[in-house]
Amino acid sequence: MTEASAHCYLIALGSNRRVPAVGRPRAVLDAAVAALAEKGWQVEAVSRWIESRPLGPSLRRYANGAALIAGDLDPPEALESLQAIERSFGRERRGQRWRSRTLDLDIVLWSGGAWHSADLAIPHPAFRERDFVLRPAAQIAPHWRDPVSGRTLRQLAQGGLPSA
Ligand code: PH2
Ligand code: MG
Ligand code: MG
Repeated sequence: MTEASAHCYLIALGSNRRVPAVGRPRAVLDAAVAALAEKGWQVEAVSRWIESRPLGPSLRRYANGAALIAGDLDPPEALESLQAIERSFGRERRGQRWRSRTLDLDIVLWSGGAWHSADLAIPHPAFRERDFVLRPAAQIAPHWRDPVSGRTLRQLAQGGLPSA
């Protein structure tokens, strides 16, 4: 039996550019999940991949999904671990915001609740408005409650305003 991990994260995965050694965006997301496990994350659940229209200036369609990962890294360390995986898939951070990307790994929710530092905000500030995050997230963690709105991922994915 293994010790329980200190932290659990819900992450959003996205890709809209192929990676030469890996393939098209869906294959990139598959390979990213394998990379998470290789880095020592316990991958607890993975959603199905969906295809989504790009939000923002990029013209290429995205493959998107969500995963639940557990480990002992705290949020700043977790961010560094995810960014190292993004870099290993050829992700560049120079240039235009929201340019097309080989791999995006965003922390959406954390078992510890909220976190705010200069380069990291949890919950992800925009996740409630993004169907391409909410739909896969609600598939794997429907009962996880957003600490800010108090709504579960299933409720957020179903949309609409909370009843008064
Ligand atoms: N990510 C963005 C900007 N726009 N659009 C889609 N469909 N999917 C994404 O993951 C996405 C996006 C910035 O991270
Ligand atoms: Mg993103
Ligand atoms: Mg990102």
